[in-house]
Amino acid sequence: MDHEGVTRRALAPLLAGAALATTAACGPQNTSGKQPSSRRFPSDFKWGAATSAFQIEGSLDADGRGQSIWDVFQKNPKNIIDHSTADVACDSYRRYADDVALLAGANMSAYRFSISWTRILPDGAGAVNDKGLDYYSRLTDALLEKKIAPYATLFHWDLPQALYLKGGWANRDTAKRLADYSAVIADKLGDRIKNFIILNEAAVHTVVGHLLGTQAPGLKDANLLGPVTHHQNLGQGLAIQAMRAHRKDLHIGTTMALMPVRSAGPWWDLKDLLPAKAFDAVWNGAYLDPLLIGSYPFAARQFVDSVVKDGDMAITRQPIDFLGVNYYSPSYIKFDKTNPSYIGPALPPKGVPLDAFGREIDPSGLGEVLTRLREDYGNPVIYVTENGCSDPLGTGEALLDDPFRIDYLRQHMEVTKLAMENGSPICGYFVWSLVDNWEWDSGFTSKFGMVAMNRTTGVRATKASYRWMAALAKSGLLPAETRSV
Ligand code: GCO
Repeated sequence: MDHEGVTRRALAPLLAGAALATTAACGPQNTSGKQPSSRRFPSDFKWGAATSAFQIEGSLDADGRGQSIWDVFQKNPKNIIDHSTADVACDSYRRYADDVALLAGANMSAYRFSISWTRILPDGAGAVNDKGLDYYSRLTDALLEKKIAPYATLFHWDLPQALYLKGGWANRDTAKRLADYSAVIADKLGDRIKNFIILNEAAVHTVVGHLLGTQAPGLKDANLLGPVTHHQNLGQGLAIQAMRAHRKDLHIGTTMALMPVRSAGPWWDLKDLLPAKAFDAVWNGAYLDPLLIGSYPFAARQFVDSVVKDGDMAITRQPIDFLGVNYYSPSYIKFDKTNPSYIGPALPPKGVPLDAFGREIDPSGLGEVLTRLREDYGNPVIYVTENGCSDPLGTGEALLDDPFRIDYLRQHMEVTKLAMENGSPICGYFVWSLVDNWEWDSGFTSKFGMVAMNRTTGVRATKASYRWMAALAKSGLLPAETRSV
């Protein structure tokens, strides 16, 4: 974690808590290299791609859409590496039919997209904007026509600016506003969209948006850790209740950025192990436990206790139909005495393969996450709702021949299949992402798509990974080797 705004007083209790915590941070497990006994996925397994509204839609002022915190954040060029904006992004608000055709061409049976809160409720609450709803209605119909199941995320970080001005997630009222918005969606779109994901990666939104400040809303204040964490959990619980009250036939889940947190030091070295456990509580446990167990990990209580009210934990703990797992890489943590939290990011071990973000490519980390869900959290139904890798960072052309991406996906799918054989009920896998898009504070410097996009013309061009996925989704048979397609 960064230094600024993170007070030692606010974060030091984490370490004390971590020392007592019984849930171990995941240590590396030697699952790499193990192969599933069969490479054939079940015939009803969902193969999909994932996107989010702000990263692809563009048309930010169209049809009455209101401003979100990302509209404001991106206006300051200092916040975005390449000084770009998402004003046009992939132009998917106008070109959604192209996206649907691409999904169909890749034999996808599911599409995970997110709904922009401010297209539906421009001020975050109050009157519904029918034109915004119409867009998602058209997109849904186009998907259903191609027999592609829509999986809609309700909150993918683009909080209405009007709610932010009233305190954002630090304000308990925002939890209720999320529930109201979710009820509108259930009411207006629940006749055709049956699968909903309430939150996307709440941990990232909390830590990167409110403590590190490199994503919207760009705050650096450790005192927000408790309120922002808890109010998202509370809002998620209220939203699930509200949606179920409106319709009984919905499959409702949520998506988390689950990461094995590894101590940078040897296993017996408590100095690094304690901050690793503390970070595990902030990043993983503070979202898993309230939803699936109905409490906070001991190490997180010092932060949330002042905002948790009687009855809250019964609301955060809701039965879910599935848990979405986003996985990219493990994280490494070391003791850092210069950091007020004592939590310091560490580098992965020397010599490990790295992706374009400098993150370790380690499919066994996905195996660890899935094992943990099986053993410690009641083995929920799972979708892998994001997994993928970027081209080397830069502003150059996309690589249409992308064997590195095929290799990355194939290895993570092997681990997914192995987990299924070990008893994890995994129902689907979504590649991040369909099209190269606007990667938040990294702007257009990263390219995660199976499809490239010409930013001047908006025209899409498929990559080798797209054709590889199309073959996989059609046959259900995971190839043993990466070959150019
Ligand atoms: C996420 C983000 C995506 C990113 C992706 C690649 O959920 O992590 O939703 O928006 O683009 O993770 O970094």
